[in-house]
Formats: sequence, C-alpha cells, structure tokens
Amino acid sequence: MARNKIALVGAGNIGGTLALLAGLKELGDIVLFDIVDGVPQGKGLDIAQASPVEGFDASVTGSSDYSALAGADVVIVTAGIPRKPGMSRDDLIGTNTKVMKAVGEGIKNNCPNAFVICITNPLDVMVGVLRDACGLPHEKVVGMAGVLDSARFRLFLAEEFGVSVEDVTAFVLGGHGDTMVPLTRYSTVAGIPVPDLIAMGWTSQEKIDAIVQRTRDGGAEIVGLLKTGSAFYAPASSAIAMAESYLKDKKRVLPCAAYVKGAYGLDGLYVGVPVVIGAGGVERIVEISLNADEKAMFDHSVGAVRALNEVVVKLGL
Ligand code: TXD
Repeated sequence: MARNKIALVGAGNIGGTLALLAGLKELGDIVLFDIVDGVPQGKGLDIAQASPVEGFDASVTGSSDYSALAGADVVIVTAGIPRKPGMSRDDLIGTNTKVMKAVGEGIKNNCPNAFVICITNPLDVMVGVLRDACGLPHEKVVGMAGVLDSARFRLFLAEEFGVSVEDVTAFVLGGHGDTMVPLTRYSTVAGIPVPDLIAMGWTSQEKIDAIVQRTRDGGAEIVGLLKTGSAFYAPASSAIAMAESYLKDKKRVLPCAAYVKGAYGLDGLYVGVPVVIGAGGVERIVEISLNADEKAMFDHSVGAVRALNEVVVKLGL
C-alpha cells in the first residue's frame, strides 16, 4: 500500500515543526509548500537528513508550486502572518483571508479528496473562508484550536494537582480566543471532575478560575515572551494529533473548530465543539449538555465568531 501524503501549506514556525513531527511519527510522505521559495525546500531537505538518525522512511520535500499538493491525503494550513505583540488575532483578518482564498484554490485544483486542517488565525473565521474557497465537504475541513487550548488547560491543571498530564482530560468550547469556554465541569483527573476535586480539597475555586483565565490568555502569554511570533510547538503537536486520528481512523474525540448545523442550536457555523475524527473526517459532532452559565458563555463565544465573520463580509473579502 502506498504511503499517505501529508501536505503542509506554510513552511514557517508551525509548518517546519509539523513536518518534523509527521516524520518522527512516520505518518507518510511529506511535502512543504510556501511562497518564499527555498524555505520549504531547505526545511524539507534538513528534515529528510534527520531521517537516518531518527529511523523513519519518508520522502520529505519542499516546493513553491501548488502542483506539489497533488494527491495529498491531509493538508495542514498555516500560511499567513502570525501575531506580533500588541496585535490581536482579529488584526490578521485582511491579510490572512486573501491567503486562505489562494490556498483554497490550490487545494481544490490539486487534492480535492484531502482532509484539511486549518491553523491560520483568526482561526474561527479562516477555517470557514478556507472551506468556501476549496469547496470540499464541510466534514473534510476543520480548524485546529481546541486541542491546543485544552492542552494548555490540561497542563495547568496537572501542575496544580501534581499529577501526570496523561491523566488530565479537559474540555474547551467556543472560539479560539478570549471568548473560549474552558469547561471545568467536564474536565477531570482520571475521571474525577474538577468540581469534585475542589470539594476534596485538592484546589480552590479561585485557583481554578485563574487557570481558566491563563488558558484563555495562553497564546498572548507566549507572544509576549517571544516578541517575534506566536506559539508553534504545541500548535503543531495538536494538529498532528488530529491528522493522525484521520489517517489511522482512530475516532478520537477532540475539540475542534467544526461546521455545526443543528447541534447546539446553530444554523451552520464553524465553532469549537467536541467532534469524532475518523477516516470520514469530522464524523460526529458531540452535543454535550450545558448549564445556564456554560450556555451563556458559549453563546457569547458564538457571537464573537459571528462578528468576525461579519468583518470578512464587510471588507468584501
Ligand atoms: O491555535 C491556533 N490555531 C493558532 C494559530 C496557534 C498558533 C499560531 N496561529 C497562527 O498560525 C498564526 O497566527 C499564523 O496565522 C499561523 C502560522 O503561524 P507560524 O508561527 O507558523 O507563522 P510563520 O512562521 O510566519 O509561517 C507562516 C508562513 C510563512 O513561512 C509565510 O511565508 C507563509 O506562511 N505564507 C504563505 N504560504 C503560502 N501561501 C501564502 N499566500 C502565504 N503567505 C505567507
């Protein structure tokens, strides 16, 4: 059986890390694409030269020609500009919308059967622009944000509780940004919900509230430290987990920016919800029950995503 093919559109900080992770996990052949000629080729060759040391067999190449995407099974899109200190994710809309339209054309013309994972910010809007530009079925186009946000939440909870990150599960809903909804009620240590852990004296509500806020600010905290760009290791790991669930039909339940129509009372919008990712792409939307406070936060987050979508419409992009 021929190897899978993974195309990485954008060969910058996240793109290069995606390529290395896909190689280390031997997920298939890898092609990096970027408009800066030389960067995808250079990073591809460098990662290929790591393969004898790491022991993975894969073709790892780079190109600035969209034909290199031909037949890709998975496309992970990071093309665009990242935030700089003082910039909000929303400031990226104008530039990155135009980029998504170009990338969408490239996917439509070269790999219309791929599973597409969008990372470019502002993610909740860009994934919809990309889906419309490439014209693939909604279940084959998804945004990566919730896996990263829940990873941040899980790390902070594990540190607070002094337990392995492997035994902490966490839920986030809604947009990738200040309006994200980390759900403590559905977050657990080995199945013990966080509210029970508070009652057991493992932590306090104040500490959990601070962890929730730090999760919301997770991206800005790293942008403020790096000053020259945004996070890229955890974002790359998060997108690879989604790609692997598709390629191996793992049916993982992961928080992703998915197209929701009907569930959560939504009429057709990309927003962060728990989904099942398997060989069919987004195979199921998991509609969990929300209490009044959680519903209010989710609705606020949906409102923020709708407002961003309106900006794209107003800009006539
Ligand atoms: O959770 C999330 N979704 C976020 C997403 C987490 C972290 C970063 N987030 C966003 O991902 C970030 O705000 C950016 O919009 C993307 C990519 O972040 P990265 O750190 O990888 O940015 P780089 O290093 O600037 O890489 C972007 C590459 C760069 O090499 C450009 O030359 C290329 O994109 N680029 C293009 N490639 C193809 N086609 C076009 N038009 C294009 N324009 C720029």
